[in-house]
Amino acid sequence: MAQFGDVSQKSALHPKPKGLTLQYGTAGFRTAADRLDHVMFRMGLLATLRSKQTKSTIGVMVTASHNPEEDNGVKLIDPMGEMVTPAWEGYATQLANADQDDLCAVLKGIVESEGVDMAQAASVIIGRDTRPSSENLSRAVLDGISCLEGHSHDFGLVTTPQLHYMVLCRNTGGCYGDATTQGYYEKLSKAFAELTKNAPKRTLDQKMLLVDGANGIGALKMKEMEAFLKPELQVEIFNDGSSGRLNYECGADYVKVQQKAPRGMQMSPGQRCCSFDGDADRIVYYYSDSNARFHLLDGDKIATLISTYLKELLTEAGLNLQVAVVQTAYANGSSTRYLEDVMKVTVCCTKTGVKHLHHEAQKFDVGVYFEANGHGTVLFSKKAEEQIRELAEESNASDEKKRAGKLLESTVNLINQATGDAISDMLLIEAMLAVRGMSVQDWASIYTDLPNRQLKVKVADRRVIETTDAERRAVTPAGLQDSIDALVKKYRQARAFVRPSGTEDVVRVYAEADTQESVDALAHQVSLAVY
Ligand code: 16G
Ligand code: ZN
Repeated sequence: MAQFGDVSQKSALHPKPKGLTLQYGTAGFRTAADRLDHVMFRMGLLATLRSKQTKSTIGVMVTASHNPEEDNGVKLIDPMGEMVTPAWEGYATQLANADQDDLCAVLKGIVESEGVDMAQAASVIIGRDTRPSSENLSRAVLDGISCLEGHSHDFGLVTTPQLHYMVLCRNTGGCYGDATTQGYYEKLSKAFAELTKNAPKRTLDQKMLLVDGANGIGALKMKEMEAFLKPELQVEIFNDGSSGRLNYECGADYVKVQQKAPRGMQMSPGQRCCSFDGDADRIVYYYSDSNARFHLLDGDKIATLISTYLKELLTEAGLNLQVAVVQTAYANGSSTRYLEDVMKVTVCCTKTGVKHLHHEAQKFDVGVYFEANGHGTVLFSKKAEEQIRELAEESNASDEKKRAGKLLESTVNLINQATGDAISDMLLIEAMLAVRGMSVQDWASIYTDLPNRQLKVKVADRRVIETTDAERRAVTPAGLQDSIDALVKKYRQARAFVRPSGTEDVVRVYAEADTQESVDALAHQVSLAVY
């Protein structure tokens, strides 16, 4: 198998621990960092094949997002900046689990099934988060790429969404933006300045935002970007990585699940705050009121704010484009009710995991997708983008329409359409609040969340639970769903579901009900039913 050069020899330098099997899950491979060297090398090989096959630049991101610092992970980014397609996820799993001696045969199988032309040039770009293990692991990815003579470019420390953005820029001939961090900062800050021009009377207090960087890459990149945003946005960064551990008692996942402020954040009453996760593809907002009560504005609240803002602007612009919101089973029932009944927007529910939401959102003119955990973005169809750009340029339109057209155009430019992006989402939220003259309290009071609770349960084999209806109902084991239904009936405005986690060896339980007391009891009872 001469076409695989020195794969056999080089892969021996990245040996697979005996007996280890891993699966390319919801967001790639994720496990303890010391078990991943061989996976990284092999993902370098696979990304090179994918690049040859698609004749495009492919991305490889080394990160384990909100997981503890000792974990790591890797995911592949497809040509348009989206997650790699399911067939290639399967190849990734095969390749990661192949015995050393079978590696070339597995590669050959992929080349044959996918009709990869090995003579085609390949280009792979890589990035990594701030975990201590990430640098060595990203070197293993580079080894894999060079082993198949792919061309590589290492962006070093970048947020996950920045790497998605670079992939998209590279494959669209620069139409989307410059494929550099500088290009990213310039594109976003310019759009942000265009939008905030429409809110000239903001006070210094209103321009102030506290950011929890989860002691990760987001903090680092916000520091680089700060200067581009002044004076329209003044950020104060906490958990900037200078002392605390990555994701430890901080970050978007911690704040969302614990429903409390992160460690180290010095918030005064009413002050707007936000938290990124460890690779800055998620964001949640919050504030504490004068009674020290904590108020969380999660992905559902963000989706509501965005879809309301876009709907209003589209109406002002006289553009007849359909806005839809894509959620998962974790979306708070109050948000779904508000969107459907008050906002009259189409709401869809998909399985957990960005790829599912992204895919669904692509079906609409304007698809707003957010997971309750704060991962999300907005996708504009080609038709929608064209109509918006035409209106922004149109000289005969009324002033009101033109203003709306320009605002929409800058909004499109501010959004990272490749994937959910904490920095881009944060700027969008700040701009929307400014343009609409809303405080964080106004935003929080759009609707009131139903009290909710998430628990995790350790079981012998979480795969015995199979779900349907976008994970809202369990099909197996027999009787489980009936028990859940019976428990839910005991409470008011209640809902509950269980699903096997795609990133941890646990079963997740979600419940909501009319009071915190009820929901805590319900979640507990459902978790007992899972055993
Ligand atoms: C990953 C997913 C996230 C999902 C979470 C669910 C991506 C980029 N990230 O972090 O969307 O909400 O997994 O985790 O797809 P779970 O299956 O452990 O609940
Ligand atoms: Zn993340």
